[in-house]
Amino acid sequence: MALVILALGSNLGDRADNLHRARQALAPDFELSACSSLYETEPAYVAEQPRYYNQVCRAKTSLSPLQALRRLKALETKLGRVPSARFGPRLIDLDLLFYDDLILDTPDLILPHPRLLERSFALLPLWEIAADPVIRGRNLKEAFAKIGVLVPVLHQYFVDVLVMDPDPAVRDNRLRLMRTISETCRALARL
Ligand code: PH2
Ligand code: MG
Ligand code: MG
Repeated sequence: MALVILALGSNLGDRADNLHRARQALAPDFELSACSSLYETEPAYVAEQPRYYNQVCRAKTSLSPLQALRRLKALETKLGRVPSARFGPRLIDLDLLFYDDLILDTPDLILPHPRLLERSFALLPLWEIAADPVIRGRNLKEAFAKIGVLVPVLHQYFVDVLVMDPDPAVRDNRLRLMRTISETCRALARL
């Protein structure tokens, strides 16, 4: 069995329900052992689209890396995702961040996920559940330790949907803070 780290995202329809259905659909091929909170995040790369809900899960699988990738793509379709623009809105996105500590660079699959370090929307939930993942010889533990300085703030302000505030002003404040934290993550990624 391999240990994999999966990133889940959704910015269309009922985002929380999409993530919930995705977690259910992942079993039995991916035996989930830990999932982060849900984070509401500002869209990266393409600004003109709805905010995302993001989550990172740890799982065990007996699938090979390529099988796992194909299974994730098949599940996206099964859950209702239709083809769309790169980095554009999507009902569900299931990405493979890590497969054990495998480092792989093939046309079909790059591991660890090549854009992880620039994605606070994945790094922060990953931080919540990580067990010392190493990315391309760069130990994320140090980056996480730095992000960890912010953790009391994160827990207070991060938009966990379970405690989401109905007041738009409060939410905007949180999103402003999220931007600050995103900047910090990007700076860490450049280290
Ligand atoms: N996924 C994208 C593009 N932009 N932004 C956020 N915040 N979260 C995502 O999951 C995301 C994104 C395409 O996969
Ligand atoms: Mg993605
Ligand atoms: Mg994807």
